[in-house]
Amino acid sequence: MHGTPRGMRLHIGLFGRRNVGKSSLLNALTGQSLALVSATPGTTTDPVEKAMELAPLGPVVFVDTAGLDDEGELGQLRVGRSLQVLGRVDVALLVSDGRWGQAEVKTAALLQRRGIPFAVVQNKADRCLGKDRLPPAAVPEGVAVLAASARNGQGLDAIRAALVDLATQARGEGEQPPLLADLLPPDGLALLVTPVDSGAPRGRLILPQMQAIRDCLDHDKLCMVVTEARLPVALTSLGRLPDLVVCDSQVVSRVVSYLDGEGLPAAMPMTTFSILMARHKGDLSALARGAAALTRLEPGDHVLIQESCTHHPQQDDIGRVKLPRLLQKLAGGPLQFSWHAGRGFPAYDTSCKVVVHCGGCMLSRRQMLARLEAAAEVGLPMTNYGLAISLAQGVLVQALASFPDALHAFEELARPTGEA
Ligand SMILES: Nc1nc2c(ncn2[C@@H]2O[C@H](COP(=O)(O)OP(=O)(O)OP(=O)(O)O)[C@@H](O)[C@H]2O)c(=O)[nH]1
Ligand code: SF4
Ligand SMILES: [Mg+2]
Repeated sequence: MHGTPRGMRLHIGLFGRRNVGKSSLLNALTGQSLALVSATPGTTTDPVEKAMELAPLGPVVFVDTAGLDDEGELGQLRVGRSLQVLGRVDVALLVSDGRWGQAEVKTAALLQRRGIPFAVVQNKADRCLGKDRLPPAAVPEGVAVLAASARNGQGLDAIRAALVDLATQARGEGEQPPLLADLLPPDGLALLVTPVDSGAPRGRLILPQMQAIRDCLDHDKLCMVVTEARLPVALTSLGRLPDLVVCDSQVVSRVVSYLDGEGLPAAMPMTTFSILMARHKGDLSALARGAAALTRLEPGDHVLIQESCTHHPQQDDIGRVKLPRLLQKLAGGPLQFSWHAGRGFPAYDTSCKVVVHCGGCMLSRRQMLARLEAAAEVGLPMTNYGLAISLAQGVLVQALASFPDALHAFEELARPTGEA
């Protein structure tokens, strides 16, 4: 599990007032001295992340945060950063030192509103002699309260066990849609078309391609992987038609024109890795509505392009060059662009018409959904690179045909003169 991608690890946030022992608990739970600890309130100033194996949970990322009761101008900035962490955790520990005041009530309400399963940890139990114990009635119903001590190790096993329950709740609640196995019949065959050009990483496949192969293997499906140049040979040598063709967005129009032009059954289902990932990681219908917003762009409109990782832009970079070019063609004139890259996300600017997000392969489903929710809260449609590319190539309707809800969401809002 050493190489489990970050986006597939359970993210556990530690929240609470200053000085309650959040960082000490992180160190105690992980058995390592990762976070700075001191008796001075406000020791942790920025979120600290640690990816690790936590028995019996498996691969996790702990996120330690600054105290939510911090004060002053700088303190408020730190609180803001801690609150941003809410957008990327699957489960949380609300740490208290026995007190249950405004800070705890507000944090519990925030966690509940975001649907983040959490437990309350009453830390420093080594020095509580009963009188400081949390009144159980003050804690929301159904939330576990665990007495623990980062100092003497008391209660740490109970916290690990509670995290297993919380993880089950988090996974159950958000029921992650499968990647592609459900689109294939028993013993169904997926034909995966992946370009291997100068933009492809050396010696390996990218994450969505690897995950698609693994999903087929996990569910006893068949799969064949070819470059687009070998698609004709693959189809003639197979002896049967694939049940689904999945291609990289970059080659989607070439694949579609080949499939359409070869006298193959018109109904042969085809989609892209991006669309599969969009369903698996986010909300495909919401992203399809975002794609419909692209059909309504007018010259001069403002588009935000958002990537989850910072990387040095390459020549002909997709987010900086290719996508803006395609979108301007779609709008019929120049557009204004702004870019945001990184793990955090901006307060979405409502002067924007639409956000076009990267595939989010390094994000967890909850993180992707948090971005969609934040954009929806200010009425901003969001789509992703893959849907935008398929739209600009005129094949989005075909690529969404296997997902009737998303197709309907797109067609309902798309400009009639658009792709359809
Ligand atoms: N007695 C006792 N002291 C503890 C325990 N856990 C932490 N402390 C002490 O509480 C103080 C604050 O601990 P931190 O872990 O830095 O607390 P924090 O919540 O991360 O604080 P900030 O980063 O300032 O928000 C330190 O002096 C710790 O040694 C515990 O279980 N028992
Ligand atoms: S698609 Fe997004 S999350 Fe994945 S590597 Fe690119 S920038 Fe990072
Ligand atoms: Mg700290």
